[in-house]
Amino acid sequence: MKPLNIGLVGYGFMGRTHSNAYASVNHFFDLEYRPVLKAVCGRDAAQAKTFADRWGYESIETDWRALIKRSDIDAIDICTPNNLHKEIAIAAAEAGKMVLCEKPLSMDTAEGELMCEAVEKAGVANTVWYNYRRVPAVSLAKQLIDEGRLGRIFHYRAQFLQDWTISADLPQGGTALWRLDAAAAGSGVTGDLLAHCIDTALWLNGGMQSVTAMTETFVKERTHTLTGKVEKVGIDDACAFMCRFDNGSLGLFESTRYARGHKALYTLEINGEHASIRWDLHDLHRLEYFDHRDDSLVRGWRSVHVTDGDMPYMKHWWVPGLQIGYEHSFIHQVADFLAGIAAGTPVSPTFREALETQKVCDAVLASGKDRAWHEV
Ligand code: SOE
Repeated sequence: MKPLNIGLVGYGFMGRTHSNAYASVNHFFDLEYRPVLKAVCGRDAAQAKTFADRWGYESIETDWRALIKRSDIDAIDICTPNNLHKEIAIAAAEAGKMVLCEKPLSMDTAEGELMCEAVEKAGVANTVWYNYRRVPAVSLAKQLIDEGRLGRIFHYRAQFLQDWTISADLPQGGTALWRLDAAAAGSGVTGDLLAHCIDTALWLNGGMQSVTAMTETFVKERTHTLTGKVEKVGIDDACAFMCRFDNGSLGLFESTRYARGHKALYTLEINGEHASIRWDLHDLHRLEYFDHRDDSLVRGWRSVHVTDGDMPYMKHWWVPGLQIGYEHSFIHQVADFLAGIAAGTPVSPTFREALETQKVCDAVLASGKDRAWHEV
């Protein structure tokens, strides 16, 4: 097997999901490449060392520029807050490194465009970690839609509900809480949660034409960890939007971090002329399917347990009936990335494909401000 030397930037939640994927992938997938955990980079040397020891990284760096300069690194994996994606990705591409970037691609479309230009000019493999596409049930939904089983699509509905920022005592900034700081995150639930829903929607249902949105910031001021002062909150705590897709269907999206009782409830439903599908992250190994062409006496919603070997990705795992979970979506993304570089084919979503999500996010946020319809 050929080694692919990974340099990971950032050791938070996503640093863990990606490291787990690199460590596991060759146990389950037959691939030409094997990720080698060469270096992890973070500002705090002690924490980087602890992370490196736990996950098996050979070395640490405390400056991402030093990591990028290293000749023993093939691919840079960006797991930092969003405001660092652009600079790191462009520098990595210019140094000839492959780039894997955590979602969302960028703070906005303008930044994302520069990132696309950089990886395309350098001709380096690139991908954005929109992991939910690779949950087998979601991949199966894609297969059923592409086979035409749903027929003409009328409606696309998605929600991503959480409840972890309701307390006004939470500061903005700091570990994980950078998601509450507009300067680090770019936006709130739109870029963090709806971006997932939008990416899946563009993949399953095609491009969006226009959007109109409603956003709200429920807690207007929070202490900032950098200044220690109470400062205005610049992120959207909740966002709902309607859209028109290129295929004529109508979309309805909602996301919030103020839905008490919901931790990470990502649900989607698609209604077509012949059939509908429904998926729920809290029950991620199942795909609900209703087909109007069924015999009327037994017609109803089927709950398909997505564990059989002929279903997407499942032949690599256990035996039929035994399900997999959240972390496997990242393993699938690494497997597809490694297969892509072996074959010399792009791995979806590329930066250019993920830029489409960025364009929708920008239009949604603009509409949240002026309450008008915006073209994407
Ligand atoms: C936020 O809580 C978060 O961790 C997102 O940043 C992830 O992208 C999402 O998958 C789960 O929720």
